[in-house]
Amino acid sequence: MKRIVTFGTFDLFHVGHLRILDRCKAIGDYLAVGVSTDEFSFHKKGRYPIYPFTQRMEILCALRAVDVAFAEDSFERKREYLIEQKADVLVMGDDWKGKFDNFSDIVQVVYLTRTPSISTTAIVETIRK
Ligand code: C2G
Repeated sequence: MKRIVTFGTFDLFHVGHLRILDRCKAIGDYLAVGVSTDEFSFHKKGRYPIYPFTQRMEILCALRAVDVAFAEDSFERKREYLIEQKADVLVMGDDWKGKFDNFSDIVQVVYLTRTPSISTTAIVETIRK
């Protein structure tokens, strides 16, 4: 049983999110997703998500690729989350390339290419216009 962990906000859930989760699952057998709390997301991006944490969790939990979702509320606890989830592999999009290499003492760290031309920020901008 190969256990994969990934993290994200997954706000305004879109096909880039879906594809990375499917590709995460294809690497192993079990996928745990750390979902940013609203406060943690504010800390990272300087704005609150459009969809509140409980709704983002509900969407993540309904996906075929996702076995479990849990709250991620700080960068500092990432090592703890990986240990709690008994992770074998940490997968992130390549916008985070190199940022989590310090965990390669306990897990394999993999960065996947992001789906081009789609992002929550771009969707928000389009709707605003
Ligand atoms: N993603 C992707 N293609 C896109 C957009 C996003 O592959 N077009 C990936 C990102 O690379 C990330 C995941 O989808 O791996 C979730 O993206 P975000 O919700 O933007 O995640 P982020 O807020 O960057 O949170 O501690 C790490 C963070 O929690 C990551």
